[in-house]
Amino acid sequence: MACRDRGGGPDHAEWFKQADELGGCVESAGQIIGEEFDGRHAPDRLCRISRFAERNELVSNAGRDFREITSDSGLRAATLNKAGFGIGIFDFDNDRWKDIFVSRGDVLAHAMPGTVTEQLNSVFRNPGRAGKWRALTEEAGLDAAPVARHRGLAFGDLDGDGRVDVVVTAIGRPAEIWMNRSPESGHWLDIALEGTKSNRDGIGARIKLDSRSGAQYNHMTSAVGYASSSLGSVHFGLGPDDKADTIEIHWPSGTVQVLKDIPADKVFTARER
Ligand SMILES: [Ca+2]
Ligand SMILES: [Ca+2]
Repeated sequence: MACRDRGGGPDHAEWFKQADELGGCVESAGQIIGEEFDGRHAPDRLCRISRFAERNELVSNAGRDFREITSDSGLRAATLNKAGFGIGIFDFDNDRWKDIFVSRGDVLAHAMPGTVTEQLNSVFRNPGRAGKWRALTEEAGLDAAPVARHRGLAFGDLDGDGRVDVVVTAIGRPAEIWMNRSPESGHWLDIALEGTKSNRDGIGARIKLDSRSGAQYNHMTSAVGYASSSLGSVHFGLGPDDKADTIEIHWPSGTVQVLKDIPADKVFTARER
């Protein structure tokens, strides 16, 4: 897991720098994950959660300056007064737009005035280029488990149906396994990396995938929530596209490997050459 503690107030440039260096995960009083939400080969947005009852925070990287877009994106209203402990950014419905899952529960055992320590988890659907982020807590069925002080979480396609599933731990409660049953899910492709010159799992590799609908970017990391590590393959939601035209893998060793015409809806193993 690659998280780095940092203190002090908001330094968005430093957040992005650390997220980029670490393959997408920085930790402070809450947790920050940098991800490519809209198709550039560096974290273009950062989502920060807090372990106390605050809002989540979304920051946009325009290349040379930074803009907090929490309110404009709708995330402020969706997360106000809710604590979070772990965060994962995956395209859960395979529509080509990465969504957010947050394990919830206050860091404190005893409620402070105006706070609730035990909470339901939340998933936030990426609205794409227009619209507001929305919390899908009940709509996603996450109220089927009792409120708890949720902590670590990990992601992986547990049943091989192409929809990323979630495991969440909670203090004093059994672990929760959330099987993803998103209806009308799009095509997908998981890329499992085998490093030869690079590290065995290809951690740190950056991948550009081109398909009919355009380019997408992702990177290999197992880093997600507190004390957690996810299954090691790189997930792409492809929407209506049934194949990847080109996959460009930038391995940590410096090797750039290009693959052509890879059919969707399977786990594709890429061995470093
Ligand atoms: Ca999505
Ligand atoms: Ca699944």
